[in-house]
Amino acid sequence: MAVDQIERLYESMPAKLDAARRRFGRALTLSEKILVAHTDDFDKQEWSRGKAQLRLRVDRVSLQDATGQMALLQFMQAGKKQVAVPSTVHCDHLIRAQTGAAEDMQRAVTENSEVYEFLHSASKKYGIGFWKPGAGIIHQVVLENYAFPGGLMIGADSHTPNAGGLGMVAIGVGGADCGEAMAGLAWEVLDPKLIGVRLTGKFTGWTSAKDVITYLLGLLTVKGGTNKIVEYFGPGAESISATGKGTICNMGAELGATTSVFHFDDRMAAYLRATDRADIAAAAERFREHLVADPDVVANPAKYYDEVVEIDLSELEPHVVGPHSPDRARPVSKLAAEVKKEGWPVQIKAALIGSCTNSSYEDMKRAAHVAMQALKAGLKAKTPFLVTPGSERIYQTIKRDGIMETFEKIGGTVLANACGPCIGQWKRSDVGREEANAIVSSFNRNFPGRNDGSAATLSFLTSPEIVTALAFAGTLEFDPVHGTIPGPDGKAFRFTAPESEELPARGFAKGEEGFEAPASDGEGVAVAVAPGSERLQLLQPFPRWDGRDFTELAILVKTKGKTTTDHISPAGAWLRYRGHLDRISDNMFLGAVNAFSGEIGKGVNPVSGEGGKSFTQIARDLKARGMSWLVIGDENYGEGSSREHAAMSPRYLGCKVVIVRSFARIHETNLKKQGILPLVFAQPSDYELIEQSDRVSVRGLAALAPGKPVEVVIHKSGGKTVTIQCHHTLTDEQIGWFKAGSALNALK
Ligand code: MIC
Ligand code: SF4
Repeated sequence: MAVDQIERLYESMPAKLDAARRRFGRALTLSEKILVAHTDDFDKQEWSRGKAQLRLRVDRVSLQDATGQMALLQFMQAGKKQVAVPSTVHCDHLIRAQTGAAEDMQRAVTENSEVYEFLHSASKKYGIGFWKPGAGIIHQVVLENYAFPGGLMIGADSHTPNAGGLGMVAIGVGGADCGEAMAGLAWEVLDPKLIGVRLTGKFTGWTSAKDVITYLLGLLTVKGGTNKIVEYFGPGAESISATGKGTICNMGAELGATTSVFHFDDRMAAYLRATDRADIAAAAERFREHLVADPDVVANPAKYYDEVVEIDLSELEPHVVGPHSPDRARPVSKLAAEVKKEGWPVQIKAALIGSCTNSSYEDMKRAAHVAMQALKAGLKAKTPFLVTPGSERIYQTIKRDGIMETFEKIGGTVLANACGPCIGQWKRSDVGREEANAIVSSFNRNFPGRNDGSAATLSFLTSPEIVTALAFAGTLEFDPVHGTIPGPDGKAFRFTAPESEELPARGFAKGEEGFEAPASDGEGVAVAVAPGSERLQLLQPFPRWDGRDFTELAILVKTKGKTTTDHISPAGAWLRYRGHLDRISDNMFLGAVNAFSGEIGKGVNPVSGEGGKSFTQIARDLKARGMSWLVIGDENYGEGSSREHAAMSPRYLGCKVVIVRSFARIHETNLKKQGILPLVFAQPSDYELIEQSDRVSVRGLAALAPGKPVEVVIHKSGGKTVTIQCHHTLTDEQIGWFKAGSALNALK
């Protein structure tokens, strides 16, 4: 966005914020300021945290190549000539990590040419900036080029909140949300509750930004942030670099938070200047008071935030989280004991640094500082060491400054500037598929199967510097802060705490930027979708609701425990079909744990009684018989990614209702958008009532109304029925989506 547009936003803020202070009768937090400044119609807007639906005007939309395909296919259905807000597409998710950057890139360009051509031509036609494969990972590129203090952005990726490191409210959403905002509609979100995190002190020794969020995950858990914004402030915040703030906000997605944001400060201004945006830094400095919370908020946080957490950075220990969930946290000093107690494999099979979460210059330099110490002592890395730079700019800079060379000297492999091993796109040959093994990374997610596609891999997350030190120990029993490892001379070797600079002293180096601006007139550009393609399929609208209650639906699956979108619609090899609804639906629920049998990805056909079938096979059979079905889910159902395939595949194969103990925010909205009814058990224990052979009816749908519970009848096999109550969070407008069959149908 050009600086004059940003200035216009800033100039509009004082009057809007005054109006809000008058209306609320109090001072404002930063999150509220940004939301208020972006309301579609302030006079009509209702405000009530956790209750009201906010209608907002976003400044930007960002898309990546995996979820972006559906976002664009849906946008195209709206029939617009141009996008209504600045938007970009980033090619990062589809690049497989196999042998190193150069070859992996080549392979990706060939393998994915059809998809890239589609994204490229659609971007060109509709006025969207296009970042080619190799340019970098969406969140890093957005931080370097587009994020700005006080802005509001949505992105079809759950880690969009990364931009909170520059004081932006940036929210991860499904592709349909993006498609609609690009078509010029106001964007809706539940008025979030606010968690204030007051930081004091400053990092010492090994502790870094990653530890703030891994610690917080242990405290608040993966559902602790649902429908909340986490706002960071306090003297400690000012001691953290903008990119460190980005790491904290990025991984706020793991809390399930709507987003996370830091108050504007000098560290952000410094980063803006280092990334060639001195004009934006100066504008933000001029409007500083509007880009931070009001003074009374900072002085009396408990009056303004729904929850307040205090963290003293000086006391914080480095943390490690995992396996299988990012909230399984403990200080690194306690890891060895737990590994032993749990019987986890102690040997580390791979160490990975980088990704969209932790690949700043500062991160890389701290990791290199650790590696240098080991090299000087004559130590060799005991595990493969893989480096994923977040962007071409980072890659070129660390290459110029000798950091890359250090990584290469320890035997590291530099992968493409892409998601690769973070999204199951890592082709490993060192362990068998079912072989239990441990890996450590500085990424943000560690759900089963997430990195190499194997659920037997136990993935632990921690800061890049701890990952690097662990690579030299090769064992989870090593505590780099307090422990020693044997040196080549047999004497004990102890690392000293890593050191770094926050920004490169010589500025960022530039390589091939990889950006392509859209055509000035897209009218004549044709969008490339090859007929008969196995990777792209134009969408057919879903059928409208027929006006009747749902009667005796069969249960396709009752999931037990963690059911992330990686369980519902796995990525990895399936990323290939993200633009082809029918093909990708073959992955539906492949990772889900069947509550009736404990099997993974398989169940019993409720009509034929045949067992051992994949859920897709069963669903396709039911669909062929003209039957609809429902899903029963556990807590925080749909946690994780924003991929709307986790809602579209069920919808496409005949799902009408999903009833759970609780939902994760993005997925619940995705279900609504695609015309599926998301219900929550009023009594969470009713989940236990559901048996495999039950049929389920949903009554009174014609009278569906906001806030009104829905009656659900469970038909037992003996003829007995049990009636229970379920809640929903549909607004009037969303009920309209349900009736129309999808939000997109409602729009047309
Ligand atoms: C992720 O980190 O899970 C992803 C892959 O980036 C997803 C998006 C996707 O599934 O394409 C996300 O976070 O939304
Ligand atoms: Fe890519 Fe991983 Fe970041 Fe998602 S979390 S955007 S897959 S690097």
